[in-house]
Amino acid sequence: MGKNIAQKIIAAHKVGGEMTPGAAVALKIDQTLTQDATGTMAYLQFEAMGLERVKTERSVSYVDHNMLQAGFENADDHRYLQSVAAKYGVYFSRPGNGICHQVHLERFGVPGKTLLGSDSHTPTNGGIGMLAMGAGGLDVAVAMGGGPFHITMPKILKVHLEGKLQPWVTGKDIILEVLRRLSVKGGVGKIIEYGGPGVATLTVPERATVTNMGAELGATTSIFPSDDKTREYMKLQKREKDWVELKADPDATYDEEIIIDLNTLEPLIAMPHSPDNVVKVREVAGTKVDQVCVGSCTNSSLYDLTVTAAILKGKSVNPGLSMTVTPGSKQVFAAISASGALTDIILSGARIIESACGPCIGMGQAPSSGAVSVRSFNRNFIGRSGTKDAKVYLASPETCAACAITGVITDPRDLGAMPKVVLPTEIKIDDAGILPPAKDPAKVEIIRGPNIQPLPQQKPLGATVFGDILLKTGDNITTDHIMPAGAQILPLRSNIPAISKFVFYRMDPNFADNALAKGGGIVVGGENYGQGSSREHAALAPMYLGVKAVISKSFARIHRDNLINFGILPLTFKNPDDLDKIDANQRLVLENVIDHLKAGKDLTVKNETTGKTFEVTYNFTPRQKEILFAGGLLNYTKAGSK
Ligand code: MIC
Ligand code: SF4
Repeated sequence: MGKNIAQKIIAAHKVGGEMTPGAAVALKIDQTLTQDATGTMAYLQFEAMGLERVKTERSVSYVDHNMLQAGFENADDHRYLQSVAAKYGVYFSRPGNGICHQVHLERFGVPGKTLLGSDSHTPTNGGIGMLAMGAGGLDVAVAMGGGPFHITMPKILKVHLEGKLQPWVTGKDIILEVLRRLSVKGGVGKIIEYGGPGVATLTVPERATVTNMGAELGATTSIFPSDDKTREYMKLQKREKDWVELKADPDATYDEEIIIDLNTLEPLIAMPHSPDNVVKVREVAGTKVDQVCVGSCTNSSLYDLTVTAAILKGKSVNPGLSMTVTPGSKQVFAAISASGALTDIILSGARIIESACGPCIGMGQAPSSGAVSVRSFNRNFIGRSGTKDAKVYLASPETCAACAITGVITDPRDLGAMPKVVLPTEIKIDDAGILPPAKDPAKVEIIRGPNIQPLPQQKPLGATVFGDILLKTGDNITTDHIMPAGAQILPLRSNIPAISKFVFYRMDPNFADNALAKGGGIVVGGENYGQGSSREHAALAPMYLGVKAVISKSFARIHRDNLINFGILPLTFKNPDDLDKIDANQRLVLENVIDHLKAGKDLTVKNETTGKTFEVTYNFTPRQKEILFAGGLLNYTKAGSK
């Protein structure tokens, strides 16, 4: 039987398990990437494993998130990351070289290979036909050490693209349409594979926008074929030798399929506060805008910035708003400088920010109180921008630029004919921002500042799990709710005792104090608990505070894995209505946990406050059970298991 692209790559990398949807499968990882906000922990964990060199074909450490350097913390992290990379055989992309996913696409991604990254937008490289997945830092550390990555074999959903995008309609509008149809939990347990005649009409940067924001569907990853367009892109990067063709067999089958007609697609926009809250731009046109931001790993390619410049050329940013532009990489920055596009952006009055995540993760450019901010980014969760009552909308760079000129939400088609966008046929390739690992690792000394605190340890799982309900949450709680980021908190990513003070901070400012005073406890929630970022701090910091279990209606994949990796039990209600029958501060007890898990039996939870009981279930693989018994993946790996 013919195979689709995802099945081909999985079959070629399978080192254990079964390829039937729902079964456990272990994959060999060819490449890894880390970024600084998750990377310091990943490398501390790698160090704790006691290996001498990474065992992957290519591992790259990027610095792109923590760039404000308002104190010594960020710079200390950068120095640690640079030294640890040199010692252990990792390429180091220096601060200023660009956003991890954009730079990886440009310089390292290879069609048909596997990539594991400690960032949820790692699927960006699916735009060139990689099987690129996000994971917690600890999973990436294990992969750097040569261990496989364990997933539940996803279903493959085909998005069949027909026709051709009309002027002013973009890759961003394709993924917003997919989000509109499937929702932020529609991709859970699935790989989204793009196919059909429409694929050939899309460039690699357009495809990468689509696969990047597939993370917002909760999907394991998203992938495009590797075809002539991919070859063209790799040729521009002077990496044509890395190109291989990759396509689904003519008789390939899929578990599900949806069809999108590109001809009829219109400019779309995600409204506050969820990436799937999508409507046509026309439906909200006229809304006053206070801020516009173009950039982020979703939309900061050479094309994105060139088209933004072409729209702004000869015009001024509306006096009622502030506009920022962030090039995705040094390569893009240099190319818009050489082509003159940068001059058009500067003259328009837009503010240029260095190549980094910046406002996307709330590192600067927090909007004013109650502001409407239209961004070409991928997430608009409440408070993520740094301003709790800001209203963040997500749209294409074209829509953003149109809003920047008019001062109100504007369908770019109302600007008239598309400006002519001419991209250079050749760009300067300069890898001076990427430092290869040291030739003589023994001589490299790892530099740790006071912000780099040792990893907290977790004890093996006890037979009885008990504690008060510390917090009861609703559906779609994001890791931004659990462990917020932003300029105040992000610098503490290497210091778990310090960062843990901010767990659930925006939902309950007393959460951390309360948890510590009670000696830990249990968190309960609704559907899709832990969606969004891959940050393992959303498990590690609660672990430090003594959180022993999370009971919810369902979990997002990466966060569930992170909870297991740090020895916190992710359990689901057998009867979802039981959530309504429990409340914060009630005391829960689960007995004989280890025996029940070993026997595969559901667990009974006794609510000591009400005297009632309810059942919870789980779907752990034998390996996940062993990890939980050991008190997390690090203990499990140190004991010699993979
Ligand atoms: C994000 O977009 O939320 C981040 C910041 O890139 C995270 C990683 C992190 O929290 O460090 C992600 O997407 O995984
Ligand atoms: Fe950085 Fe934003 Fe992309 Fe996350 S989504 S990697 S914060 S640019």
